[in-house]
Amino acid sequence: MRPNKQLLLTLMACCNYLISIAQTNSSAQKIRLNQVGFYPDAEKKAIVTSADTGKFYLQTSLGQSVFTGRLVLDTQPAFSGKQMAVANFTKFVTPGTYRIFIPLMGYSYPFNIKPSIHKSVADATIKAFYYQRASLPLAEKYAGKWHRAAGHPDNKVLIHASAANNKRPEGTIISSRRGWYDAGDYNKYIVNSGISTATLLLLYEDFPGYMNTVKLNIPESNNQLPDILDEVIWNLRWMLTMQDPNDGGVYHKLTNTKFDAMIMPDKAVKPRYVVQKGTAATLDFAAVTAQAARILKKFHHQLPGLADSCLKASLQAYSWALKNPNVIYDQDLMNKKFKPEITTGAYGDKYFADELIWAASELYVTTGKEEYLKTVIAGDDPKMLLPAWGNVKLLGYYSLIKKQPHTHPLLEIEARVLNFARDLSFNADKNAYQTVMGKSANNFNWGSNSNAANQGILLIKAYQLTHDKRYLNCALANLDYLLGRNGSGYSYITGYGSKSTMNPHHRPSTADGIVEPIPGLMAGGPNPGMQDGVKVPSIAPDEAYVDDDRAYAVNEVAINWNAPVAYLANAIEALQKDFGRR
Ligand SMILES: [Ca+2]
Ligand SMILES: [Ca+2]
Repeated sequence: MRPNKQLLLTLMACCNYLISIAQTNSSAQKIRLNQVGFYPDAEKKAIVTSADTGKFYLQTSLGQSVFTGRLVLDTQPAFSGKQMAVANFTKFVTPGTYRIFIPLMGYSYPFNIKPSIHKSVADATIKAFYYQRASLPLAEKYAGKWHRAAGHPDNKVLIHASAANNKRPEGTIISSRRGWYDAGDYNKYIVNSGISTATLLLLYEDFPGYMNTVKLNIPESNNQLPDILDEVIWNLRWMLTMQDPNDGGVYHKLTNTKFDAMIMPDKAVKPRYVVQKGTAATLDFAAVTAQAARILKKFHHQLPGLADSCLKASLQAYSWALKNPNVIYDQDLMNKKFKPEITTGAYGDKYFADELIWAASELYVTTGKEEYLKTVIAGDDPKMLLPAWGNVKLLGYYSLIKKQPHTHPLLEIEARVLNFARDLSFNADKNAYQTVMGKSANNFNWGSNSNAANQGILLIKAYQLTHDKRYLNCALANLDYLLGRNGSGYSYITGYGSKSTMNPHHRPSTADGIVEPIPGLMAGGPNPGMQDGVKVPSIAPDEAYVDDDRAYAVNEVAINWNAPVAYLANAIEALQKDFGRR
């Protein structure tokens, strides 16, 4: 029998495909793109790590070319000095699975073009918080192969000497259950919980319609509340236990004396303490509980009394902070005065003007009382910084610019936020990866990926205020950055992308004996500081990353980093239809 020509061609295409797969790994390293994929109607770019100006091809899995374009050199070289080129295939809009092919270089990783392309990763970045839950066994039904025993009941937590008073002397036992583990460790810190919880609440407040549809397969998925709020409430109820009911002050953290070894949560059974109250923790708590009171109020049937309890707690905390405006959490000083010594994360902050503005902003938006707005205005300064655990002013501004009616001075604050977004996005397409992230080498500090995500939130805010698509495109480009269009070529979100972080500094992911890390976690990202002593392969700021579980300065995970990427990925999904609008 003579072979059929069509069959022969198909067989040859399949052979070529298999050979190309074998070649993909080395070539794919050189073609940096969002490894998850693209929306049909949105911008689509890959960055090639060579000064190539030849043709590139978009090919199907059978090697058929469906789009041809020409590489264009970037305006600026990368931080490493390397000249890069961009493959822009925005004009190709047909859904499917594709790879980029560049002659003499090879193939990119495969990716998809389709609607809702980030739905799965967006869900996973919130589900990651479920995996961080303390005081709860993670059932296989919800956690899949990462199911585990409960850790840290936290029903017998000791008042540390630094936190003692007449009503709660040293050694008093309190219950402080629930909450999320902060990061790669098992402690719970109010300052960092504050910004994380607030960012997820902001996501809900900005996109309630979309977030009402997001089902996360968590134990509360069948109740009458949106799952993101169920997840937030797991931490919020813990936060409420961190307030001393006798005076309204809030303990800085709930912690072991020192970090655990890389063991599972149920094996980590050392005594836990709540330590010294502080102004930062108390104001952050006041801000989050005021915000939660406002958002949870409409769910009073499902959550009887919770919104009222939150507002009451907020007012008590705020009042404590006004009486104690400058109580610094200085761990070294504390250890000189009190035993046992505490050596876990300090989250020490010395400047509380931003925390005061944040708390007053949330209380103003929730209660409408002018006294809070006066405090915001009185404490304001023109300096704008992206949100971080120690710089929270912008979180307050985000809430203020949603408040109606929108008159002076809120208009002025809105203009300030917009100017900040405009400055940030100016010339973003002129750097090597054509993203807002990476315009400056200063972006690459500890937790740099959270800068990319927090820039994304600001850009989304600017888009919502102006409907200027440039901001939306820049926000999407930062998500592209986090999923592979970047200096290291990694997708930094576990479980998503062909080459994603596999070895995060995260105790359960290291100790559970399962190869794949818990999904939906974002690594801290490039940081040339090497504070952990683990060598990174390059000290070019955007390349200074290593996927090593000892490298906590680049590869730890943290709730305050996952929350902004959860905001960014979900906001982009919620707004995806806008990419097609002219
Ligand atoms: Ca639910
Ligand atoms: Ca501060």
